[in-house]
Amino acid sequence: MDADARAKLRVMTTVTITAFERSPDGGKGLARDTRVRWALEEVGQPYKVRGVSFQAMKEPAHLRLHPFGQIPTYEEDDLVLFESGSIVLHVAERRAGLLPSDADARARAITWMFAALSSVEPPILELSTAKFAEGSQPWAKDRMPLVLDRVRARLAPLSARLGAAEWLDGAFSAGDLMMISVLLRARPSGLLDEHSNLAAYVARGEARPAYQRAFAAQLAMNTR
Ligand code: GTB
Repeated sequence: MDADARAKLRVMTTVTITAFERSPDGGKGLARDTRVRWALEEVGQPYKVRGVSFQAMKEPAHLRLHPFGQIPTYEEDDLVLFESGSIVLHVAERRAGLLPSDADARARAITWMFAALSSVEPPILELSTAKFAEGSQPWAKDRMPLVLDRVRARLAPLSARLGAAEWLDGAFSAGDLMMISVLLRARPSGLLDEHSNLAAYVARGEARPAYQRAFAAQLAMNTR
């Protein structure tokens, strides 16, 4: 089978992802289905979305897809995946557009995906926890400067590495998609604006037509 026939077959494959039936953010695009939608839009893979309520997430039917009872999940024929990083990597590996063909450049793009998920996202998530889950604790105010500084400790070197470049390593890749998705969650804190190149980098990602389509689709689901 030639490459064109393979590409056509892939487009015909039915991909279904799950997302919050109603996201707590009301459609700001911060839930993790948005990064999966973005990846699917970048590679031109049509997909369906099944909305799941908080209750349904913890029921056996959904737990068969996701052991921790969360979104997003990904179904493609007999393949079921969970974890947004794994899903985006799968999409990027199977379809052209998100990973370079040069083996070393591909490995570096994947490295940036891991950096986003395991080095940059954790302190940003900790900031959300400190604000929203622990904000009313008597010690919350004293702890906040430490939490903010842990985010800064990732943003400053990331900003230095990005410098004046458009993307992290040459052409836009799944590494940028994941890094920008993670950084978006830090924007409400104002910390992103401490580095004008990072703020511009995130804005460049958001301006991509594929991101716009992904954002609009999740917004429509949360405002209907
Ligand atoms: N490591 C997993 C991944 O990357 O896929 C984490 C998945 C995850 O945390 N899923 C969340 C979930 O299902 C939704 S994205 N939570 C329900 C539960 O655990 O019961 C996290 C999220 C939720 C809400 C907002 N928001 O409203 O701003 C932002 C992000």
